[in-house]
Amino acid sequence: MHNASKLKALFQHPGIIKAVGAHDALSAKLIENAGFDAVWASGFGISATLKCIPDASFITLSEQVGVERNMAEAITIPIIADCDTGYGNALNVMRTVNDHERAGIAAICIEDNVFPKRCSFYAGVRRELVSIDEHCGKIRAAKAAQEVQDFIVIARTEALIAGWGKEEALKRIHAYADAGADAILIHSKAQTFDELRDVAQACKGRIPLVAVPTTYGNVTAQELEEAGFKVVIFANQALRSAIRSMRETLRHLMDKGMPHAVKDEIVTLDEVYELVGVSKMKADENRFLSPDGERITTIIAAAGFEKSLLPLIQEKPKCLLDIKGKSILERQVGTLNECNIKEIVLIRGYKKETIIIPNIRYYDNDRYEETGDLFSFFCAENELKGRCLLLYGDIIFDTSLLQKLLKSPADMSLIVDLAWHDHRAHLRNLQLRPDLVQLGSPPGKSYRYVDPGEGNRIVKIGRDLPHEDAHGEFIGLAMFSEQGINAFKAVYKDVNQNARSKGFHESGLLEHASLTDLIQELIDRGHDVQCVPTYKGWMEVDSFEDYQKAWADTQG
Ligand code: SPV
Ligand code: MG
Repeated sequence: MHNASKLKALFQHPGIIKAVGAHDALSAKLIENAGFDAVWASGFGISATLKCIPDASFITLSEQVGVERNMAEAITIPIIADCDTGYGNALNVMRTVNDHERAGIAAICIEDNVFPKRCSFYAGVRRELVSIDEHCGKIRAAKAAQEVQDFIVIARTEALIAGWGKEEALKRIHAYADAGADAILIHSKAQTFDELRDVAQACKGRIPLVAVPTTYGNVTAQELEEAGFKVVIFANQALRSAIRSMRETLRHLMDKGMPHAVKDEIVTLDEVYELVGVSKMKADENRFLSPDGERITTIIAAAGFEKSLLPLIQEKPKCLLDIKGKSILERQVGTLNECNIKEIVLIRGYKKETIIIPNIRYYDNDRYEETGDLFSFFCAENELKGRCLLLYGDIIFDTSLLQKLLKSPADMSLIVDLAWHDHRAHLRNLQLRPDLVQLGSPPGKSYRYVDPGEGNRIVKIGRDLPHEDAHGEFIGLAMFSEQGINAFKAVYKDVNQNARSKGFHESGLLEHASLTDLIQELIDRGHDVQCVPTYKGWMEVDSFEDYQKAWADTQG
């Protein structure tokens, strides 16, 4: 449907049509989002923003239509184009009409000023109007040229602006209506609505009327409607607001010399992304650009604070601990990127402001001191969709481990280190409590050989698992298929609703629970959680000793 039909429908519908002046695609979008019915492609606004020049017929037809086409591509509400005097005589008006139709514009407005026009509000400018005949010729030409059936031609009279009086205004309104105009804009620069109300009253019902209440700005849309107007145009308020806002922000930036000084007076980048349609682009990216046909999101829980690691983490969270020139987080991101995983989400908490790695989406768990890692993962619940990796923020691991996990066909897969027995003595000394795993079929004695294709169901997981029952240690990296993550969320929701006050596996409260508690719950409910076995190839930083060991064992 051509946009002209949308505007025509609004004309046929009861109620006044509210249009706002735009000067580019973005301002048009804001007007649409604010809920207005139509956009006024303002000559005043486009002259000011496109070239920073006065509104005096300096902008050409192609320049004006170029801007309007951008607007039309960005919005769905109809656009009424300000065509000044029509860019020439009646013949030029014909081309003006067709150019506008092709640009997707719903209506044009042509005024009876002489060319070159001067903005109606400029003071001290002698006003001349073209003859009634000449303007009627333009209107007849416009109506004859139109190819889009519902295209609307608005004739504008400047008789009141020029000081030619009500009688002349009325004469022109009737003549333009006779010439075939679909509506008449009666412009006025009076401070009150009185004069215009009288003119409108005198021709009420003859033809739809349009008002631009800039100088007589304390009239409401409803009063205009009652006086017989069908369209109100708020022509330049959005532009003037933008100028003031930019000027103030620039002044503060100049005074303070840093972007954060103005952050509370400007929109967030996310708001800009939303306006320009980044979310749609992302959705398209997933549909058409995904290298393997599937996007994998990694959610890293890095909110926590562990006192035992002080003073190492006095200034920054554990994930930023430096290991030979790169932080744990940088190493994780590097490994993920090597496997072509670019969608990385990080849950921050302790010292969150220090984490500023780019190309990561951040979520905050501000209750990190009183909640567990499961709660952290659910701070990014929106991201728990499609294939997901859940990762603890304090481990580093070989790329080969991740590659192996990515090959797992199971809905829920956990990397389990079968070399755990080798760590036992070390664990006893340090009193650390790893996430232990009991498998459905115990691995053979020769742990050092791990068949990559081998599947093995996990039956128990948790820190309280008796050491003699444990076959390995969960390293803190799990993968869920779309179905797996949906089950993960559904079980969490169910537990949250039904068992909130009761204990939850190894945790007193669900809020304190660990990822492994929910995995045990999934297992207990009959879900298949598979072990992807490894023999070493990773490291966690849980203590100062771990940190020293990480330095010693990691390659630069
Ligand atoms: C415009 O916005 O360019 C107009 C309306 O023509 S006014 O500036 O009020 O004349
Ligand atoms: Mg104008």
